[in-house]
Amino acid sequence: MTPPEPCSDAHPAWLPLEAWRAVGARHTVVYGQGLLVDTVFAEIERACAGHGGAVARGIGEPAGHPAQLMFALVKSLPPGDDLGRMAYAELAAPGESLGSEGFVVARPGEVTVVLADAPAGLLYGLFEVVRLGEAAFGPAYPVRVHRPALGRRMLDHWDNVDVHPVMGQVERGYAGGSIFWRDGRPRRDRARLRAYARLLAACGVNAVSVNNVNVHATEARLLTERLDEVAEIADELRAYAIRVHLSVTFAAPVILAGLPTADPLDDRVRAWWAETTRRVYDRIPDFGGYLVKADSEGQPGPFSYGRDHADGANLLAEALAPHGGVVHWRAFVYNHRQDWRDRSTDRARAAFDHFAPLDGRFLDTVIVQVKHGPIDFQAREPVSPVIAAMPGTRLAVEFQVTQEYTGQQRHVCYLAPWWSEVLQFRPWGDDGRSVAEVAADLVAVSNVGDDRFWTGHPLAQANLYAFGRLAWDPGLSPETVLDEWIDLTFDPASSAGPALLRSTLHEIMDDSWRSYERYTAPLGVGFMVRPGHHYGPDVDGYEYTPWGTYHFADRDGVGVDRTRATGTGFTGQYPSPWAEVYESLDNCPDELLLFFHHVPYGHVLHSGSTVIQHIYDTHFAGVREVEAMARRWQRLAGLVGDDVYARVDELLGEQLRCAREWRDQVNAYFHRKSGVPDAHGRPLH
Ligand code: GCV
Repeated sequence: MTPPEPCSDAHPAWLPLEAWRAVGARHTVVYGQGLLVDTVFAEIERACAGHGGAVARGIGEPAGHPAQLMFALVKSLPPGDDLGRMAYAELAAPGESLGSEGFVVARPGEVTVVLADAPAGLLYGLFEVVRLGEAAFGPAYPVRVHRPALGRRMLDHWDNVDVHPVMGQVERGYAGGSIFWRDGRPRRDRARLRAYARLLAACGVNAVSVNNVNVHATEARLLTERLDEVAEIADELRAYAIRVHLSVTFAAPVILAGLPTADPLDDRVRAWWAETTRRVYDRIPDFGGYLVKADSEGQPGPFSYGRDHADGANLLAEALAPHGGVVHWRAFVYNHRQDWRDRSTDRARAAFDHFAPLDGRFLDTVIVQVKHGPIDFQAREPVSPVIAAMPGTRLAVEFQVTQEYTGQQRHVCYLAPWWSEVLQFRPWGDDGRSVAEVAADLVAVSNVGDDRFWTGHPLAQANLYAFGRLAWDPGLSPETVLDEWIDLTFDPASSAGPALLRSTLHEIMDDSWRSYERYTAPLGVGFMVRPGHHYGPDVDGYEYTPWGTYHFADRDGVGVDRTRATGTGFTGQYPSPWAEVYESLDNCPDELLLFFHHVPYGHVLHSGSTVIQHIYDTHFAGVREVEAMARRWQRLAGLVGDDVYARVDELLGEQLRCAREWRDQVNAYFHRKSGVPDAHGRPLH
């Protein structure tokens, strides 16, 4: 079975034909059977058609030539295959399992060998060889073992079936419509789905939840009468080892079956979920499971029946468990109808307050999915204390690749440095485990739409790629991941100026998240965006709303007192040493100061600057950095495709306009509040 050609109208992203040159020019042999081995074979066949190599299946030399590249499932290695056996024997502990996704790459002599125990390993091994390019075929090298650090590397789509009157086809989507649905109907664009699946597999993603966690009336029916639409998506993604998950509404038994209740302890409700789930697996045997947002921002949940989140999650886990599925139950639960006058309620505390007491009560097929920060994907937040608070629960950490609060794919904002900081963070201090070691799964909200570049901003593709790669190996440096993405996407080998291309993209992207942080909300205080759509500045936009996101600026100072001593007590949700570090005005890191403390404008930071002067300086600096990005991009005219050049150039214009607006609104606001002039006499308006 040959997969359909990738769609012609979509940008090839990190898998253009040029990226396959080293593989496609070789003579390759593939040993093994099954759907994913077929995919490996078909991919190599396509690469060979473009680059002049040849590929054979099983025993035999490709087109009469000795093989230069070999892929084999260990159990399919023919008895006489010395190379495969040599590579296998070189494993640190031969016989040690590579797992369901691991693989080894070795070059014991003139042949590059990829071995895996399971077919998915061969697929990931293929993409590793693509990444290595010619380096895979250089001097002999010993076995390199690759296994993913996180078992499930998942993208959550917030796609709607119907166009939502406020949120549109994709909630918080900045790349056009959905690749799955348009105006209430499935799109059935098989080629586009296949192209998506191979891009995801090439960076290591192995699960996709297809619809919005805010499940509206039409979308609720994907679980039952519209299940075929989910199955059709699963059929396309399966060939690339991607399992499909579905967001469901907790009220489904009431909405879909007319039961009088959705109470998780009611036998009729349990029977309905068990039967409904059985039908799902009849139709989609490798279905991944359910994703649930319950008792959050208006979504229904167990609270209506006097039950808690463990009761709710376990109900669905019981239904899924016999079929091997899991439930991702989101911890994003808080009071979104808060009275802004009430300074004792702290949204940052909410997830911990709801979930930490439930630790140990969740079945082991429940995965509690925690946003990486305590509030909501701001450009700077501390790591959520929930991650350290539930040792008896499987956790997924959730990132947001879609740039809701980080420039909405109109701004260059390479997020890998931010995610890397989070993944490396050690909640129990230097001797404890890191976030990456605590998490069972890494999940992110997708930034993909039906835009020709997939992600609206062509450089936002790097975020999608980086998410997958960091989920596979959280130890990779963001710069290395960016190099991989550059090499695959722009093929420095065929560019007139590969060094200039590489260095310019690094100059533009490496620090772009910090630049974004500089020209937006200062020192971790967050949420100074326009309410509703969340783009552009509005310093007081959320200050007197029910959403629980306040900065408390007055004429004397700014910031949220979350200390135990005088504030909301949030710092006490962290284990030592962070509870003490964040509590202390002296030790709290500058970049989080206003998240944890309310301070006077004259407070002196570790950097030596006062808070007010820091606000002015960083906002001027952030805009200068965007000006530099725009100038640097102009060097790349002719070095990247004209379409990519033009799109990025146009968007940089918008980024610069918006950054200036941020600078001027934030600086003017704090100047007017504080009355403190800029030490350098710059205009503050
Ligand atoms: C899907 C934020 C976003 C919402 C989103 C929510 C969530 O509040 O603005 O659009 O809803 O997060 O993560 O559930």
